[in-house]
Amino acid sequence: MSSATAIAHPNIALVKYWGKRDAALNLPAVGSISITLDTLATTTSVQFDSDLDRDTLSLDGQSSETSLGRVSACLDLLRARAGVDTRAAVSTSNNFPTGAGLASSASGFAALVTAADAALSLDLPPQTRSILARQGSGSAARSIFGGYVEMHLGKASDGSDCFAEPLLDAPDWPMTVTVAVVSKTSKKVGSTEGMELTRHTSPYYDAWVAGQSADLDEARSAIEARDFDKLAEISEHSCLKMHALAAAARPGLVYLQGPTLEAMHRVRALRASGCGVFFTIDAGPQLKAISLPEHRGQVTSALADIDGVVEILQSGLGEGARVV
Ligand code: 2P0
Repeated sequence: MSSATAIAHPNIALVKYWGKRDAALNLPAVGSISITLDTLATTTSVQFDSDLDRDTLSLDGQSSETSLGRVSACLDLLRARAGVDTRAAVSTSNNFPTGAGLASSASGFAALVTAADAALSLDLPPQTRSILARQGSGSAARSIFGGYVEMHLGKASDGSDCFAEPLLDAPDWPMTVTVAVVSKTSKKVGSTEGMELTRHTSPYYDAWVAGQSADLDEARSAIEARDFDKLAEISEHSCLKMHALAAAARPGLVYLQGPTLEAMHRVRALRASGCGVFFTIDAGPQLKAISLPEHRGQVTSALADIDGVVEILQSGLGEGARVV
């Protein structure tokens, strides 16, 4: 038996990933830029055990068959590298709601790959773990690293150059992420399915793909220059563009709910009054307000009293996936 436990954090994309160029290898159609959180975390233990005749998965203390296929497929990639066939017992827990647009698949697959790598004594470099995590879930490639992270689109058809890389460490430009939780139930249309529907039916898809490189350049230079206003503008643009694109699919995907829209207006009103804050929203109704740490109090009070906001979560920026 060999086992290891790893911790990884969700990340929030500022320049969004939405769409795949190869669904089998899970290659994105666009690059992306994200920030890795600290207080929200997934902890995953992987125990390879020759007595097991199949992989098992426990998610937040309950046996989970629905996610087992994707987890097993990801473990197969690591088993192939180690030259073993041993099955594993995987136990994973999140300290935040699973499957509700809080990037649990990102932290989940980053933690899984990092724990399995250690349990099999592979000692793979972070870039390789990022490639393996990407095959589990595109956004997971970014959670291998901390701080500000860029996911490269890559050119190779086998995905060998499609991995994430750090842009800036968390302490080099501290930020607070305040999550206004609107719903804790899992979304009806998952990201994987939503992206494929958008790719095949949204009339705006080609324009989205064509515009991404300029958005990435703008966000990267805003991060390098620590230019908050510029990062705010490009991040909200990318978020709204992603939601418009998905809403134009057939049938249209509407992830925003009433309280999410109210929160968007409040964030913009705060920014207009001089507060350093902007919003981003993923494939779910939660709004994430990114602010300079000194404005976290104002942001919390503006979001907490919205009807329909059921919880406020707060996080700074954190480290990449690591063995504990
Ligand atoms: C992102 N999202 O960049 C975008 C924005 C959601 C909205 O990456 O199919 O769970 O597993 O590669 O990584 C969520 O998509 O999708 C996501 P798969 P994933 O964060």
